[in-house]
Amino acid sequence: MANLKILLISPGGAFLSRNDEFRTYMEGSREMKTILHYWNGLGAALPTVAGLTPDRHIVSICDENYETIDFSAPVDLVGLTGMTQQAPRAYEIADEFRRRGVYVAMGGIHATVLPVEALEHVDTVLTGEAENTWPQFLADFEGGKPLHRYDQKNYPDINLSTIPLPRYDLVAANNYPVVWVQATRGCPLDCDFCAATRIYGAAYRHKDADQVAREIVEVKKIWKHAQVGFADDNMFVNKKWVHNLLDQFEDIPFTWYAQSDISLAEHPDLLTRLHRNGLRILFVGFESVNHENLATINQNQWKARRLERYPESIAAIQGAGIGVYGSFIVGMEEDTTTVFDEIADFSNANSIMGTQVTILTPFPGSVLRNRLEEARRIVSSDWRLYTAWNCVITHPHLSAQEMEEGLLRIYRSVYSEEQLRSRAAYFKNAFRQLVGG
Ligand code: B12
Repeated sequence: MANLKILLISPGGAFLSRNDEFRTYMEGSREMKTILHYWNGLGAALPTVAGLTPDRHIVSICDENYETIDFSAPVDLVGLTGMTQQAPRAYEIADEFRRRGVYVAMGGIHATVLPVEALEHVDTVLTGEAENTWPQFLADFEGGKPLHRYDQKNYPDINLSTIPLPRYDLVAANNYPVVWVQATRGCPLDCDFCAATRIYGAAYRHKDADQVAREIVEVKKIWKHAQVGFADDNMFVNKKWVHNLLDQFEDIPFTWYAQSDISLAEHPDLLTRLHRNGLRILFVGFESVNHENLATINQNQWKARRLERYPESIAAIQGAGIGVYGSFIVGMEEDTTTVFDEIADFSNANSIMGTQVTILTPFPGSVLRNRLEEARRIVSSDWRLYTAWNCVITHPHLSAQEMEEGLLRIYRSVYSEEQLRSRAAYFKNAFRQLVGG
């Protein structure tokens, strides 16, 4: 059989907001520049897909945020990935390669939720996880009979412990500050604004602990100084597995970031162990500090029930030496003009290490989008605006301009010199207690 030349591409992303003042602030503030530098990198998708490709083929990866695409490269097949905001660029790339006679396939979150749209630009769409569909597609492609659609739903469930090592070596030349590694798939919460369940289904699964450790060793071999970010939506759901994972991490000196729900705060011994084994920043989706807003996110009120305990939970996590990076959304139903100060005050009062605030965005595939579509509240489906820094909806109490400017007010407050100083003092004290105790 032929050796195919395959080029996998992550299209460039529109990172920021359309608001000039916001962009100027982001690009001008030292603190924000540092955050944006770390809020970067290549997701684990393309290294994973490359790892699933039979060895006889020649695969390369181009991350357009770091490299220029060579449209005249002699390739047989192009594979695209992309979040929603990358989709318009993905389609431009696809159109250009197809004009030159190259076959184009696309997978990832956007193509999964909108396969019909993607098929207007690409030859084949692979929806959901790639472990079954990509090898099948390649076999059909070699056989000269590729289908237009491959859907994981038509294949057996994927066992994460059998996934080959992702090919991080293919992007070794890029100087990433953070390298994303995936250990688990799925999230039990299924919040209405998040479409991740469309890719992974509801079942929560994980790779074997030693398999994750092998990936970390590989990553650290390639990028000695890069931080490891876990690409998992909710990493610490299965506590027994987490302890096995930490056993493996004992021998690997590295620091890492992860994302979890706030209930991790209820496990002090685990927090201590996580810090000992390198966890330094925990990304937590608080979403809102308004009870009514939180009540609309999960049918079982999961987040609403925890609001009162948010401050003590933050203190427990940060007291264990793990900085909380809190994520908040403005533009939820109950928000009024006071929401910006409420979020800034909450973040400042609790000395949250980092704060991310985004605007409620109806990503395709989410329950939220269906709800807002029915209410005719979506004003733009220009996917380039779907960075979560732009307002693309109408709101009962807030205008788009108010939201975009309010976002900036929050950032200016939580990253002001005064707050940075106060937080530095808080962490100095917390670490002193940690070392002393
Ligand atoms: C790491 C990550 C990032 C990183 C790196 C992003 C990047 N450039 O790739 C950073 C921090 C930069 C980031 C930023 C943003 N992110 Co982000 N991010 C993630 C996260 C947590 C993990 C992605 C990952 O590595 N997954 C591991 C890989 C292995 O899984 P996978 O991507 O699903 O790939 C599998 C399949 O989808 C499929 N597949 C994927 N691509 C392809 C391609 C082919 C050819 C094939 C065959 C198959 C295939 O095969 C893979 C294996 O089965 C996801 C959440 C998630 N659960 O995926 C959010 C997620 C992708 N991010 C999201 C968003 C919204 C953003 C932002 C736009 C907003 C924001 N402010 O946070 C920014 C934009 C920044 C930018 N410039 O691009 C949303 C996307 C929603 C959407 N429809 O667009 C997600 C899904 C989070 C969520 N729960 O809603 N992100």
